[in-house]
Amino acid sequence: MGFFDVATATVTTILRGGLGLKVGAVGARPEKRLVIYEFEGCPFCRKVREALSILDLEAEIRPCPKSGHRFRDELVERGGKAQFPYLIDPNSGVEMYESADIVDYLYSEYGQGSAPAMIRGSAPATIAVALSGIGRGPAGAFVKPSKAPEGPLALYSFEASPFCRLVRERLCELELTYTLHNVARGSAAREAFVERSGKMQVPYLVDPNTGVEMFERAEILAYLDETYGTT
Ligand SMILES: N[C@@H](CCC(=O)N[C@@H](CS)C(=O)NCC(=O)O)C(=O)O
Repeated sequence: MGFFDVATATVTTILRGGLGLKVGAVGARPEKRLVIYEFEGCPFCRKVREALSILDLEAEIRPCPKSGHRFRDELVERGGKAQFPYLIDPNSGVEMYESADIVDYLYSEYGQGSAPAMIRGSAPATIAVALSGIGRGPAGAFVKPSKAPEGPLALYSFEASPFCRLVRERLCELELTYTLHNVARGSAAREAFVERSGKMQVPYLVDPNTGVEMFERAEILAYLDETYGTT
C-alpha cells in the first residue's frame, strides 16, 4: 500500500509539472498568517496550495473533508456555504471563496506579476488539476473519526512533495488543524527549518500538544492514527 500511495502521489506531482517544488518571484510578506478552509482531495484547493508554495507563504489550514463537521460547520456559519477553498487574510480583512479569485489575490498581494496559467481559473487548468489527482482516489476527501487536538499541529512541507501529500491527506481526513510551513526550494524559511530539525527533509511534523517532532511519512501517519484516530 505504501508503494502504491507514493507512486500515485508522485504521478500527481508529475502531471502538475512539479508546481510547488520551488519558490517563484515573491512580493510583500504578510505579517499575520493566512487561514484556509480546504480539503486535500479537492483540485481547486490544490491550486491554492500550489500558489502558497510558489509564493513562499505559510497558512493555518482548517481541514474540511466531506462529512466532517469540525471546520465545515464553522465555515458555513462564517461564509454562508460549504464550498472549498476559502481564504481569510487577517492582514487586509479580505475573505473569499473561489480558487481563481484566491490565486489572483495571493499573487496581487504577495507575488509579482500574474499566476502561472496552470493555477489560474481557466477550464483547461481546472480539468488538468482534477485529472492529476485521480490516482489518489478518495484519499484526503472523506472524514475519518478522530479526537480534536488541543491546539494546531505544524507540518513542514511543500506542495510538489508526494510524501508530504500523503501526510496532508491524513491530517485532513482526521480534521486536524495545522500550520502549513512551506519550505519549497528557494524558501526563505529553509534555513530556520534546518536549524530546528537538523536536516532538510520533509514531511516534518511538529505536535506541540504532545511534544513530538518527527520525520518520515510512514511514522508520521502511524503517529497521527494512534494519537488522534478513533476508528
Ligand atoms: N469554483 C469554485 C469551485 C470549488 C468547488 O467546487 N469545491 C468543491 C470541492 S472540490 C466543494 O466545495 N464541494 C462542496 C463540498 O465538498 O461539500 C472554486 O474554484 O473555488
